Amino acid sequence: MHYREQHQYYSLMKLTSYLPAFLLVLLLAASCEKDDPPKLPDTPTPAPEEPIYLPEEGDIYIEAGEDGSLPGLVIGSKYSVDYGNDNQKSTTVNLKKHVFDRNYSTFFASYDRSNTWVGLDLGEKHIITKIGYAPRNTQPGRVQLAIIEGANESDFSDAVPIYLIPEAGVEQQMTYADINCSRGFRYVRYVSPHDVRCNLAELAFYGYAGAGDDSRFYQVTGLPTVSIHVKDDKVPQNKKQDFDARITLLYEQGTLVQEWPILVRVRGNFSASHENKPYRFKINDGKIVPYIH
Ligand SMILES: [Ca+2]
Repeated sequence: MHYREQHQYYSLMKLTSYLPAFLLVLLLAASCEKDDPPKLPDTPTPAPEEPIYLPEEGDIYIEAGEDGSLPGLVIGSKYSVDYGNDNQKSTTVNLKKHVFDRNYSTFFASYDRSNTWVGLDLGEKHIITKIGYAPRNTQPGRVQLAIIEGANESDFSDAVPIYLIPEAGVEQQMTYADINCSRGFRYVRYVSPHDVRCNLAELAFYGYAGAGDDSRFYQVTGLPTVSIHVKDDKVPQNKKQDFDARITLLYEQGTLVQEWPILVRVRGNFSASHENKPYRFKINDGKIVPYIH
């Protein structure tokens, strides 16, 4: 992988929020202030339930494929681009659902050029064993360096990479890759490489239901993999502002994982004016630690 592209991935891709988790903590704290009803003796504690998907108007649900591909709710970047209409923002053509229609002539092209994605809400945790993809016709290079991620927060704040597409795809056919990650995920997605608008013709996930464990993760290269997700899917641009984020380190051939809340901000002077900006982050776990540049 080219260093700059690798650095770009390490620095700022796949950025999302864990605000909902924070709000949940607040809600729990608020609920504890109320007078709790007396507990009944010997009442068994109910098993925690998995979150249940509640359909909303306009949601698109993909059925399981004949080849065993997983069903799920289509999720991803909101707007597509209409190449046939002066590259206007669209909700009617080149849609997210078109990567799940098994038609190589249809594709998802996002309106924004970078930091866009498409994926599935699987409804419950799944161990992913294989993925498949096909590039848009005439654009096979646009899948190179795309990241496949799994998460259990709907905002992908806890996402980890499970695959990096290493080279250009092949038109008019699926390219498959085995996935070796033991953690189960409810949410899975394809994160577009920089500046290519996804332009993905087909995408498929394979696996089985289960929470799995943390014994095996995907390490992108021989170096430890660093994945950072910033609140609200933002890319920090302002030197004076800290952004809540989360960092995940995967190392020792994917057998070890560390996950931390962090604060991220742009650093530098002239270098901060570049498109690829330098960042610094501080581990935000309540303990005193130095900034890491
Ligand atoms: Ca398609």
